[in-house]
Amino acid sequence: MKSIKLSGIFILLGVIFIFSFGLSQMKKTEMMMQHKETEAAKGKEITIEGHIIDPYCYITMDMIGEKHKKCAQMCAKNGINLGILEKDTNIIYLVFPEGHGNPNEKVMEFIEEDVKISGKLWQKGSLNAIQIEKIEKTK
Ligand SMILES: [Cu+2]
Repeated sequence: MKSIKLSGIFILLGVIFIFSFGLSQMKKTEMMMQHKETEAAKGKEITIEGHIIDPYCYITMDMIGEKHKKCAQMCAKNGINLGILEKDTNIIYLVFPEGHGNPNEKVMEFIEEDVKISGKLWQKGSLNAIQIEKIEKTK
């Protein structure tokens, strides 16, 4: 009699455990989905300040600034997609074209310059990109 009561309690505990585990998993999935939705911008209008970089030389060799201008121009002509290194956050945004054009077209004359850019922000996974609508030098 005692062992029947005891096993009944264990079964009940097991059911409670499985139920609460399931609930916490559902909450977790829900939270992750909400997080993703707020994180991934799809064409949101933003304005950022930063520096036009050649992401290849910047990431692999830390090359940035006036002394790297010629190299960055060459990299861009050879097909490296230029980017913007945001001033306060160090986030790198790739420059995206409108349609399927050359992404570097609007930033060639601003290579290794400090700029202010307005445009559309695109995010997916860990990648940030911006379609430039307006760009001007800040220095
Ligand atoms: Cu370079």
